[in-house]
Amino acid sequence: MFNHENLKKRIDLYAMTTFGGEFKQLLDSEKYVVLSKAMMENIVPYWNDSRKETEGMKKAYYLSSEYLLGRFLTNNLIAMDTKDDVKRMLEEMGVDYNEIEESEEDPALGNGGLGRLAACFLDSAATLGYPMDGYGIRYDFGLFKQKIVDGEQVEVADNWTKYGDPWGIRKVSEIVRVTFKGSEIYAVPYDYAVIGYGKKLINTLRLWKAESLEEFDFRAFNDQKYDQAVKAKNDAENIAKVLYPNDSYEEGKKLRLKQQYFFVSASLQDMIRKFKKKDIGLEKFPQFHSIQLNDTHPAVAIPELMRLLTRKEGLGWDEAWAITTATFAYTNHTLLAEALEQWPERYYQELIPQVYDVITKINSMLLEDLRKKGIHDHDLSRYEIIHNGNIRMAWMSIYGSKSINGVARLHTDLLINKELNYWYKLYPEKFNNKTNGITQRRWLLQSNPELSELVTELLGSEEWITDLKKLKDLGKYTNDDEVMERFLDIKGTKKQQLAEYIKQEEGEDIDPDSLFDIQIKRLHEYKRQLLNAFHILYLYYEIKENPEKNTVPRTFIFGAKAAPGYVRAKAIIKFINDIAGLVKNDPLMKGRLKIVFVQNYRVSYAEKLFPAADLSEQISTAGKEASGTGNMKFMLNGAPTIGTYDGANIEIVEEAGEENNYIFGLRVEDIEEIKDTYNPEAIYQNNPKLRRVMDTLIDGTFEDQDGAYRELHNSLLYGAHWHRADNYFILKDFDEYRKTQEKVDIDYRDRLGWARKCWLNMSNSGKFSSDRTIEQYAQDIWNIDKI
Ligand code: 26Q
Repeated sequence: MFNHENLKKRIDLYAMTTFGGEFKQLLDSEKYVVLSKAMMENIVPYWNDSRKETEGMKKAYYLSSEYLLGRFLTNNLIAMDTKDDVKRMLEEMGVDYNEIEESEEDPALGNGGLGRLAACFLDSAATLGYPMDGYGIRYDFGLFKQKIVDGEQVEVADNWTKYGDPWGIRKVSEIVRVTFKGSEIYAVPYDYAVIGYGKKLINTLRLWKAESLEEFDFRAFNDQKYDQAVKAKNDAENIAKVLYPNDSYEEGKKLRLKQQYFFVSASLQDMIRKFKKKDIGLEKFPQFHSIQLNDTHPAVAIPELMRLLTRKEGLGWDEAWAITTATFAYTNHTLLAEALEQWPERYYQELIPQVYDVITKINSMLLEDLRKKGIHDHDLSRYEIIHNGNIRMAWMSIYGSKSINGVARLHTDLLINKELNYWYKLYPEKFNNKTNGITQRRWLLQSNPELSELVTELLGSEEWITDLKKLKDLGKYTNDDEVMERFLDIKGTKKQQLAEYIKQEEGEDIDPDSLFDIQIKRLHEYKRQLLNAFHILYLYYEIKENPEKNTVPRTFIFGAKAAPGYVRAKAIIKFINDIAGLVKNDPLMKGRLKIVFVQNYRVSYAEKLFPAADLSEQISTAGKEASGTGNMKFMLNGAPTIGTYDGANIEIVEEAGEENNYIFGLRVEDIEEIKDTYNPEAIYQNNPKLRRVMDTLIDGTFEDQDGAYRELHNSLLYGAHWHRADNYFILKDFDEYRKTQEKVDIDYRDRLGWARKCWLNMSNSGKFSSDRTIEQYAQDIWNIDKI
């Protein structure tokens, strides 16, 4: 029960003991820490109850090098059903909750979709009552913060615990040791409560911090070798220092491999230690543990479990292998060849030789298995885990797991029929699809309370919060103009709120009455932000040529971080900002076109952007986006998709109706057909409007400071040593995209007609709840029960 006086007392106490002052006088970020700490006292008893309740049950364990959690405070207050009470209490004290809320730093311990998916899954499992704990790394620095300076991305360190970490509980009593060649370090667990909505179950996210066994080398210090005195400490702490900001391209950094082994070894040791206390016998390990590998980043878990079982616990190899392959399941998140993790053998030999040794044995066993299955010697090499001096982590994951899943139907079909077909032929029973989902608790209830209220009112119940399929019943209001007007009003409110936030953060004025056309996701060539940019320039020149032309006023909003070493991605950011400047400085564009590139796109910004969108840009090259999950967040908030037949877009329009969305462009089959004879230069020569737009990269329209624009232009027309010309078929898809955008322009004018499309998207989004996804994992892969 919520106890006002009690909470107030605790707040005063923490304010005093932590920050040495009165609550009201503290900085907002200090108030945030105090309030959160005080809330923890309500949470911990439930958390302990949950531990007892799930004792003895089979559990799922999610191993992920990333968790893109977003802010804790509001999420936890909503889950505990105390948000309104706390807000009111603060009001009585003359303190503004929203300011405290906004002062929380996003814990950005992930890059993008894969990390956010892990966070949505944690929320769903706890809400549904499935015992599932997460394991990961407590990076000191999360994903860099992005500033845009003179149109360019500038990276700033993300010290997310600067004001404290009130939600993390440091469990010194459960420290484990992780061994690298020549050194041993501590893995210190920090536990975070994952509160299921309605607090039926609280699971645990355990993030490991790396610390040194030796604080300080006194001998070196006394010899005045100060650097050396702290070297061991620094080396150890560096392991969990920073999240790598790459989300596709494999850079092959030794420290990254150390990170992976560090958290995987600690997590497995933790599980084994706890299990051994139960005295059940390790052969039963798979009856109590199902471990999901979030991509190959934690795949070193396979040889590490083998090592722990055979060398530490004394099991035989075959018995250990049976346990291992009954325990692990692997999720693949990408088809991009360059994103498949491979590590040079020598890294393993140098850093973790004890694991390398196990991998060579696994590889020999695989080859023996294959021979037994009648695979010819000359066909063996493509299956090898160790190949040409590299260790192929995806191959290890496939061989060592009971299940391999893709993240959307198309993606899984491509894995089965194309990329991994030769593996599929060996183990067809292992392959399955689990289309991604998102949690409606964060992406509607929390981020769009206005729409949530309307939904609850019309449905006459809050059931949709834990059963999103209920939204289907809203379909009957599609032709109710009164409801549509209220829906439009809410969209207007969210657009107004976003406009105010953008004014505050970016200093830009945007018109809430214009069409908000939004593309927010990591910056990648395959996601084709450049196609969007070309279309905007096309519109610009159209309006210049025909100023009387009637177009719907549009605001194009972008949000995207580029990997710091990804030169082309950074050039695209600059290009978009140059276009924004060109349009802004042209009086003719006033009230017609506006472009904003928001800085530091992150979970908390996303929560403001999705609800305010009129159009969702999902325009990746067909076959490249494994699923996408932003597409689902737009849909849930009632924005139609303009997009390609790719990833989960296909399933989205299948649910909501193609007539309520804007599908265009090449499909996977089309690309397959044209790719070997594709000639983008011919398109360029024959399409003067496209040519003019493209040529702004090289004709002096914009200043090309370092030749990056010229390089982009070349990449489209001539390719580069690592890829053919226009690798992502931007030129080929341009015309259809433009025409489809024209349809949007026409359709948007019919306000109520547009509202109906939006409504049908929202009411048919039930499939895309991560609750559905987690149910499928739990039943088909993990075999676990609810409490
Ligand atoms: C690997 C090795 C070294 C350094 C970095 C990495 C690395 C890190 C992050 C590689 C990939 C990622 C993240 C990938 C990712 O976010 N993929 C997205 O996953 C989503 C959830 O399944 C899908 O919806 C997206 O389609 C997919 O792009």
